[in-house]
Order: sequence, then structure tokens, then C-alpha cells
Amino acid sequence: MDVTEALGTGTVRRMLAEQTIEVPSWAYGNSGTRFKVFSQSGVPRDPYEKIADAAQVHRYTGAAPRVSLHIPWDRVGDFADLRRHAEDLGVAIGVINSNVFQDDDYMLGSLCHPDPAVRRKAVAHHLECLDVMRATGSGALKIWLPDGLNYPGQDDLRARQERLADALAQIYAALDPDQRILLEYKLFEPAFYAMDIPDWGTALLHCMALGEQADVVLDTGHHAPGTNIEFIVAQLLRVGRLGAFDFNSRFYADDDLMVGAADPFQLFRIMNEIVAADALRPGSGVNFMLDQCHNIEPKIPAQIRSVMNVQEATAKALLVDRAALHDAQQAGDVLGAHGVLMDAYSTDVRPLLAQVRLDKGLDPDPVAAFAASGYARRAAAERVGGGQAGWGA
Ligand code: PSV
Ligand code: MN
Repeated sequence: MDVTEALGTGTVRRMLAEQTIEVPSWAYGNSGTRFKVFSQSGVPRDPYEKIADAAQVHRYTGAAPRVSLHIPWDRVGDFADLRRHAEDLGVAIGVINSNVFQDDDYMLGSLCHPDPAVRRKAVAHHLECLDVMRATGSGALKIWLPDGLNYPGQDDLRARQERLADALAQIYAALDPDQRILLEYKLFEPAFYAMDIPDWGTALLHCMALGEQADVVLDTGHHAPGTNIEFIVAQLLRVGRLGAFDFNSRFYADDDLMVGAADPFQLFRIMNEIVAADALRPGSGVNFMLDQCHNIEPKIPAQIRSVMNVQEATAKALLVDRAALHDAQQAGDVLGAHGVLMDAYSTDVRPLLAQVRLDKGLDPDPVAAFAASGYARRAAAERVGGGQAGWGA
């Protein structure tokens, strides 16, 4: 489709203007691989400064009004105060992430651990996270577990599923009516023989057993190479259980590289399923989140770039001529149908998104506007001793 034509279509512009993307607090601290954590100047020294950095992403994109927290990395004395700080900066606290992967007690797992005392400790941590949600106004608890096995025979695969179901049910029973659980899966790492929630099917089975307040999180990095992720998106949307995305890049296989940098076509295919199922609308129940840390690139611009990459994929998905696609599909016109998708994907949507930003009173080029603001220079001068994002890597 011609972009000038799309510029004229109010619906596309409105949907782009309304789209929001949640950023993670852990994107702004130093991070690295297990070989080296590189230090950058000006990184935040505490959760307040992480939120200040996240607010910059929203300030220049107008599309990132929420920040996810990770507990205990973002533990503060007064969460209501942290909430006020966020609101003063124009953002809200988003999803609360539990963390049961950094305590010696969890070496053999957390909610699946063979020792009931360790499982009780892990459940209690999740109940603490529910209190953090109450204090911060967050609506969702995201659970990702490091649980799994490195060796066949190390523990009983089926018994671990029973322990998991039981522990999740205890957490679920403590939810308020307006709180929900987002359950994340990951094929590998830190365990490499069997993860206890390795795939969307396992996550979905547990969510279905729990009830309506539990949905699946799809982290784009957590699959085998070549996995058709948009199929999983379509399937979870069909049954109303796609709760959120953790967007990042499969090149790293986890939460580090910018989404869409490695495979913008895959991101387009994912967003195409979202648009086709009318799941882009605010209120559809799908939270579009970034789960990234940036090892070698400057962090705030990398988050801005990631937000823009999601927006570009979304704009292209909105430009798909759905009627023409349907007609071609019905007629069995294989190449015609494929061509409709590729036409949208090949459209340069940057002028359209520049216009959406201008409509909001923003600079059409968020990366340049942030660079010109001098924020990074000031942070480097003022913040001495900023820390790691959270883990030793
Ligand atoms: C695990 O790899 C994960 O994707 C989970 O979402 C964690 O909370 C996050 O990364 C930590 O960065
Ligand atoms: Mn994730």
C-alpha cells in the first residue's frame, strides 16, 4: 500500500498512536555474558534511576508508558513511593517479575525442588511479589522459573510437574480478582537436559489448570532455531491465553539483543497474527513487553530503537490488505496471497510513524532527539558507581 494512502487512513494512524510497549527496568544497568560484564558510564545506581531512564524512552517515543520491575533487583523500602516517582516522570509500574534464580537454595530448582522447604520459600517469594503489585498498582505477576535438569535421572520428571502444579495453585489462590499470572516458558538454560516449563504447551496446560487469571508469556528468544513463532502466537490467541510478549532476539537466545534487529521479517509475521486476530487494541489483554539487557550498545537508545522496531513491524502488519489477502487465499492464489503480505512488509513505514509522532507533538526521530537532549552526558557526569543489571552473568 502507498504510505500516503495510509497516512490518510485514520484507523491505522490511531492504532499506531495507541500502541504501547512496556520496557524492563533491567535494560539500563550493566550486563554482559558469562565471560564479561562491561561497564558503561552513567548507568543507574538504584531502581529510582532505572525508572528515570525508562521514562526517557517514553518521553521520546510516546509509546513506552510502563516499566516492568524485577524483584529483588528492584526492591526498595517504600514501593508506594517508587510508584509516585514513576508517575511523576510520566510512566507507570508494569509487570512484576519474580526471581528464583539467584539464591543458593535454588540450585536444584524452586517451585519444582524436591525439598518441600525450598518450594515453600519460592512460593513465599511470589506472595511477596503480589504485595509489591498491590503497592505499585501493577496488575500482573510474571513467573519464569530456572527449574530443570542437567542429567537424565537427576530427578523425577513427572513428580516435578506435580510439585509445579501444586505450587502454582498456591500462588494463584493468593491472587486478588484484578491480578493475573503470566507464565513464561523457555526451551533451555540454565538447565540443558530438561527445563520444567520448556514450551508453550506446558505453560498453557498449567495456565488452564489454574484458571482464567493465568496466561502464557511468549519470549521470542526462548525457542529452538527455526521455530514458527507466529504459529504459537496464532494458537495462543485462538484460546485467549496469550498474555504477553517478552521481545528480544533469537541471535542471543535470550534477553539481550534488540528485537527486530536480527529478523525484522519474523517480527512482522508475529505482528501480522496479532493484527489479524484484533489483538493489538488496548484492552485485548496482550502486553507487548521488551525483555532485553544491552551489553555493548548504549542502553536508552537501544530501548528506543527496540520500541521503534516493534512499531515498524506493527505498521507494516496494519498495512496488509486483509480483503485482498482473504480473496487470494479463498481463490487458492498462492503467490497472490504471499504477494499481499510481502507488499505490506516491503513498504517503508518510517514516514507514517514520523507523522504519528508529530501528531503527538514529538520529534519524528526519537533517537536523534534523545541524543540531542544531553541526558546521557549529564547522567555520566552525575552518576558514579552505577551497578549491574542484576546478575553476575
Ligand atoms: C529468562 O531467561 C528471562 O527471559 C525471564 O523473563 C527473566 O525474568 C529474564 O529473562 C531476566 O532477564
Ligand atoms: Mn523473558
